[in-house]
Amino acid sequence: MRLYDFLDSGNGYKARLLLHKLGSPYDRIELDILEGETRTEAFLAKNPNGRVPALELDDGTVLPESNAILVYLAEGSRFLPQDRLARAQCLQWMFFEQYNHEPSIAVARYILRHTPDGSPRRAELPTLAEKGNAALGVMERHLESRQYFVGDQLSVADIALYAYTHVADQGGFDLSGYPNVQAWLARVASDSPHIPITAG
Ligand SMILES: N[C@@H](CCC(=O)N[C@@H](CS)C(=O)NCC(=O)O)C(=O)O
Repeated sequence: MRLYDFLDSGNGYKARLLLHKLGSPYDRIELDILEGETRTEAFLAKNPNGRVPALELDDGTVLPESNAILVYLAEGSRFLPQDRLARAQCLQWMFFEQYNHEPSIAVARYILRHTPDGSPRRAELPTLAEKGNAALGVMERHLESRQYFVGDQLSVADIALYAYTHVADQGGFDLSGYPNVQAWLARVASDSPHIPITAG
């Protein structure tokens, strides 16, 4: 398998982390999104949406979308429940991640890390902070009585939400007001094997 990726991307990290946990060999192709490398004709032929991550399977099929990649890779492993409702609950949290969490927390992080001081994009930060904190509040409440997002073990739902939550401080978010989220982050990081987002 071949993973088209960008090392600083939390979406890419989801796939990298699960591949590492599964011990699945793969080639990682780094595309610099800041230099438009996901928008070349060659890459658009693989993923017309021009974004990473995208997983190229051995038969040449290309699967984009980080959470779809997680579900594909996790099939038959401890990270994807067999139970029908539990599987749907994994999807529930992965859709939440894509609609309520990533568009605010990941985007705030991107703006702070990759746009210069004074960029007009910085005007988006207060709204992103409000929406991101709302998402963190939903997570905090869910984790009041739970160790993991679905059932009693780590799943693709946790991996999807961990990716940008554990670096939310880089988007200007203060996690000190979310003790359940902090405890859950430590729990996810202690599930072995683990790699940091900086590991390619
Ligand atoms: N919903 C997609 C989002 C992918 C995405 O936004 N990727 C960013 C990096 S995190 C990207 O490739 N940006 C480059 C571009 O838009 O040209 C997923 O979860 O994989």
